[in-house]
Amino acid sequence: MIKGRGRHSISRASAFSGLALLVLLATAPSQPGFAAQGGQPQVAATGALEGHVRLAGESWPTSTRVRNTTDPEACGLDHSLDDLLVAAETRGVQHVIATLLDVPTDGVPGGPPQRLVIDNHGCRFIPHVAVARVGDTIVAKNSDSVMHTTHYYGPLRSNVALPLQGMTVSRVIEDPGVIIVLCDVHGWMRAFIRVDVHPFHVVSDELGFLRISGIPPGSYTLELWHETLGTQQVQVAIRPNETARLDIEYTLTPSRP
Ligand SMILES: [Cu+2]
Repeated sequence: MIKGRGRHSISRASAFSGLALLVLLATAPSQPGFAAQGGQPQVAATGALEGHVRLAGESWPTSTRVRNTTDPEACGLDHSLDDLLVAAETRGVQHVIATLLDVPTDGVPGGPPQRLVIDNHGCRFIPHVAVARVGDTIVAKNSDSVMHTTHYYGPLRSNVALPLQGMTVSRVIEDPGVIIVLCDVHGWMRAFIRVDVHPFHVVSDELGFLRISGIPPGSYTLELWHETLGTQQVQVAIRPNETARLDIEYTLTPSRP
């Protein structure tokens, strides 16, 4: 079930929940970059962070699968919700959003707005998890031969109907938070888009790795969010021309009867 608004508003029945453990390991040289200060772009020494998100333990549940009776000729007979994707060789967790909180206003770089395409493809939203900035444009696209809706909940509230293959509809994001995307036709379709005013956020890759660069030096709270494992926070120090390295671990807890 999904209700409420904002990045802390996601509530979902799940067979498991997360317990956080995060260790700051080391720092290493990084590259300087550009930063905006006082409204004027200036060359400034920045830092970076690299992390690996993994799941503790020897085994874990697979993603939830659902049977399908809607448009089966185009959508198939079952789908994975991709609500827990773990790389067997590294226990790395995909689709974890890492975000720096409390970034000072004068540490936020400028840059032109970006376009994020949410493709209705194979009766799934691609990408399943993404990040964007306030001012960016989300482009809902239908690559399928059946009708989809791209229904945004949270800081962007809009229901986009895409009855025709190849159709696109754009919406500008005006507020931060977590946008939940559902399709009114196919109940298994879902996506999550974290929106911040700054670019210091990223989604972990298929092996659980993440990297954020160009960060103004300082002390930050790094927030990790996963749709079923939950949210955890850790303090991280970013130093000029260095890369902070993090190991982030989620631990499954048994579901309650
Ligand atoms: Cu759909």
